[in-house]
Amino acid sequence: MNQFSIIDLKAIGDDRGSLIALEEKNNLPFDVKRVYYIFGTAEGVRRGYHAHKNLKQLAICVSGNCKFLLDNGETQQHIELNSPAQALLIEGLIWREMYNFSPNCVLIVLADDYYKEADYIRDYDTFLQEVKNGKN
Ligand code: T46
Repeated sequence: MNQFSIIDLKAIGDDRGSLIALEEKNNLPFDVKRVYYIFGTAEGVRRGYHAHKNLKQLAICVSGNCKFLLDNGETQQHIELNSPAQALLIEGLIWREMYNFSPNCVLIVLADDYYKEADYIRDYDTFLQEVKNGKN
C-alpha cells in the first residue's frame, strides 16, 4: 500500500513548550487550498466511509487521538494518530474511515483543493471498481 504515509514534523521546543510550523514548498507535500478540522466527535462515532478521486490531504491530530482505517482496495491498514508532531498524508484512491476519537480529539486536515462533492466516492463497490479501472 503506497498511497499514504506518516510524516514526522519537526517541533521547535524550549522550556515554554513546543511549536510546529507548516510551510508550503518547505515541509508541506502540496500547496494548501483548504483547511478544516473535526472536533467534538461523540463516543463510538465512525466518520469517513469514502475515497477521493484526486484530493491530497494531510491529517494531523493536534489534540487527543483517533484511528484511521485505510483501504486501497486490496489491503486494509489501521493507523493511530496520537501526536501533533505526526501527519498522515493520503493521496490517490484510498477508502478511509475514522474512529476511536478521544473526547478531546481535534483532527486538522489540510487539502490541496476546495471542497468538491464530485471528488468523493461514497459507495464501496464503486470505489473497488475505480481501483480496478485504474489498474487496466
Ligand atoms: C476526509 C475525511 C478525513 C464542507 O462543507 N466543506 C468541507 O471542506 C468538508 C470537509 C465537509 N463539508 C461538509 C460536507 C458534509 O455536509 O461537512 C459535512 C461533513 O462532511 P463529511 O461527512 O464528508 O465528513 P467526514 O468526517 O466523513 O470526512 C471528512 C472529509 O469530508 C473527507 O474529505 O477525507 O474527513
